[in-house]
Amino acid sequence: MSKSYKKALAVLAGLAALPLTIASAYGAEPPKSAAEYLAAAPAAMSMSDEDFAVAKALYFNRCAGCHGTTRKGATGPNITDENMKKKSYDAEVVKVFITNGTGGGMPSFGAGEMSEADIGLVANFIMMPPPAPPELGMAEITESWKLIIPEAQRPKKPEHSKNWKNFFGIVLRDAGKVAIMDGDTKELVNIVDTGFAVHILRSSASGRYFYSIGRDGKATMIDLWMAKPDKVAEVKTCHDARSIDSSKYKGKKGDFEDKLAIIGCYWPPQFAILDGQTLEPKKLVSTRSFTYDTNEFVNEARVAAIIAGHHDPVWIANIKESGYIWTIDYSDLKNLKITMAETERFLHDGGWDATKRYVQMAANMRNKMVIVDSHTGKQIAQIETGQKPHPGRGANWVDPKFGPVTATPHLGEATVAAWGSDPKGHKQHAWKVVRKVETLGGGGLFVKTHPNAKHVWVDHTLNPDDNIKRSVCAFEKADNAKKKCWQVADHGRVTHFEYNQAGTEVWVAVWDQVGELVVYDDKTLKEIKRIKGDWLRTPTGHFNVYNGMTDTY
Ligand code: DHE
Repeated sequence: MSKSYKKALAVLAGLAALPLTIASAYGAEPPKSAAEYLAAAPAAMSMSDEDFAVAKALYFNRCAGCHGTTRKGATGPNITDENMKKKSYDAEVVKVFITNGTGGGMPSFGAGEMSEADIGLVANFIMMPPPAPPELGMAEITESWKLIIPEAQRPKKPEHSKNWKNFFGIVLRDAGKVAIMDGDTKELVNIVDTGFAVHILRSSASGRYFYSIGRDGKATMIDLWMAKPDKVAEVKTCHDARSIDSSKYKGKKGDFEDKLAIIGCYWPPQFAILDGQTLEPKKLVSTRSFTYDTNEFVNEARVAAIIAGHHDPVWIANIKESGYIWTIDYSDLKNLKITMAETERFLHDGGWDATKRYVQMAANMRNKMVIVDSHTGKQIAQIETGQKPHPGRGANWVDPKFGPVTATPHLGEATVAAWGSDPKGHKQHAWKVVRKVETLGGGGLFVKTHPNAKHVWVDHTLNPDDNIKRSVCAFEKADNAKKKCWQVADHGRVTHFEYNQAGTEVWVAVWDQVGELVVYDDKTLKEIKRIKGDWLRTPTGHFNVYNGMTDTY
């Protein structure tokens, strides 16, 4: 293909951006239809307008998170059409990968998640040049902002007598809703419409508000003091997003608590700072930048995990493809200060150590956890933990021999690795893997514990084996060899853990169309309750208010 032809294709791809049925996924209707883009593609790449739209929506929903919107790779490898051709792959080979998955953590989409026809469409789509997704600027973001209940009209104190700090927010992923549940009674409090494929919820510093973020970049703010907790504001700052957090630094006079929020975008590559009480957009910052090591320009430098400082007015944000961790000082938005620490590429998720001074993030394609000191914004260590660490927020506990440790499970191997995370009290073990606990298999996404808990819990959500993906393991903090693994359900995938406020009960989600939430006693590992209901569609992440506002994990 000549250079000029490629260029022409890219321009047409840009124009044709995102048509038909997937307006919901990428946002605004493109100026021209996909027909023009397809007309310019070589005959071998031909696809009907409708198929192209379906394939693009499927790619966005299933593949873009790991491989990138422009397919240059991150958690998953580079799958640009050019790279596929370089490897002599054709659509048939791509189909095999999509159907069966890989040992490295890619799910087997052929095992009931996608039809053969859909897999064929995505395989063909991947062999075509990627269409350029549209930008999203301040004017459109402001237009999307809805202040449903202004601050003055909100309750001055809780309008119910429930223990709202022990509420749970449950992501009902495919329903685009969030269920609010009472952690004391385990009753449903309300179901709130949020946005397409909600990814996570984070609590405000006071705990009064839940902020949710959907894959479509729509943020929703839920007020838990209302008689029936409901949304009070929403805004869409990205076409594709995974992270949101609030300002948690108290300051001298509580200056920053609940005052600001931040959304990290996958596309366009940017973050947005919002008013924490109203979600009014205040500032946009592009994260398009250069890789830390080779200084190559990365157009798709996405914002992955964000965590909020408790000791300083900062957010810490992973810039996935560039390998930088940005410490964003929000104390002066007019003169925003960002410290850019060189760490490692393909940053994904992570969280605090127990003292909330050290930021511990996975560079999962490089098999490492990287450690940044939030007081200085500088990287202080890198730890090789195993194949593709995926900690979620991670888990902190005190090991009887090594002192305070933090742990991660792995996508690519059957272990939980724990490293020393107390450089002051236990210098000799700091930032070294001190324990490895075997699990049932790879595909582990989340590990969790609580300061009051006896156990540490780990899942196997993306394991290709039906029994393993539905099983969890719990091992004792005091003696990791004391471990129990069992199957939670005979359907779906089992994912994510959250403790109640007291740290005595653990909630686990069974993720499919007939979802369940299973609550266990942490001490005895006995099942306390199995929550079911028509409304419980595709539960994934579940978040306790108190643990969220205090970053207890
Ligand atoms: Fe997540 C956290 C990105 C797939 C459920 N997920 C995160 C974070 C990122 C991320 C960057 C950290 C946010 C933060 O802390 O600010 N997730 C991605 C992806 O790119 C990926 C791999 C593919 C995609 O297309 O989205 C992906 N994630 C999944 C899932 O398949 C899960 C299991 C279900 C779903 O909703 O799609 C899932 N991700 C979660 C959950 C958390 C999360 C529950 C929060 C963990 C916590 O305890 O804080």
